[in-house]
Amino acid sequence: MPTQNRVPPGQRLTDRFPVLHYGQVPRFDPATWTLRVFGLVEHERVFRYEEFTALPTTRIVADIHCVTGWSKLDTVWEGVLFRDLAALVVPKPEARYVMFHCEYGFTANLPLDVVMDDDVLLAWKYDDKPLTPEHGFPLRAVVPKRYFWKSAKWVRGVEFMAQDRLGFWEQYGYNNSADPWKEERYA
Ligand SMILES: Nc1nc2c(c(=O)[nH]1)N[C@H]1C(S)=C(S)[C@@H](COP(=O)(O)O)O[C@H]1N2
Ligand SMILES: [Mo]
Repeated sequence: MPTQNRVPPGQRLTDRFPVLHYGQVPRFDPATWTLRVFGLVEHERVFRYEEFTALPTTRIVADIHCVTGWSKLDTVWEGVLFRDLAALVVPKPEARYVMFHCEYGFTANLPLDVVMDDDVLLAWKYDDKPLTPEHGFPLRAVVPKRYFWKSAKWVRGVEFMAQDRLGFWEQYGYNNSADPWKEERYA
């Protein structure tokens, strides 16, 4: 696709892939790693890594936008569509928000309707190769329609909630909605 009209206000394009996060890159131990899906769902689940990566996958091509000002077009991700995961656990009617829980206590919150979009993944591949540790291996969220801080790396839990709660960067003053096209950078 042409790059025209694909760069939100205040953003500039990069071909690099910057690494940004608070704290350390966690180590991955496949023997002990689990993904816990819990909260307001009919069927809580705990997946081991081989179980999760055996689920049907979706590959998306998406533009990503970091609040620090860089945007990257046509990034390629593969993993489980959030919608497919939700179909397995069946959110209760009162579930309206989700929280991604990550290594070292990092969190990111989103409305359920945002993560049910057809481009939201829990991904373990970038550019058709396994994610690198600093980009979130073994598992990260990819939420292209929101600033990239909502795309939580090293996800270990997905919580379905009735009420919204602020995640890590949201508590530090980032905008809770985080739509790059509306330049919702800070609260
Ligand atoms: N677990 C975790 N995920 C995180 C962060 C973090 O500090 N911890 N930072 C977020 C921020 S601010 C950004 S911009 C993106 C950067 O992802 P990248 O390093 O793959 O470019 O990760 C997001 N996911
Ligand atoms: Mo960020």
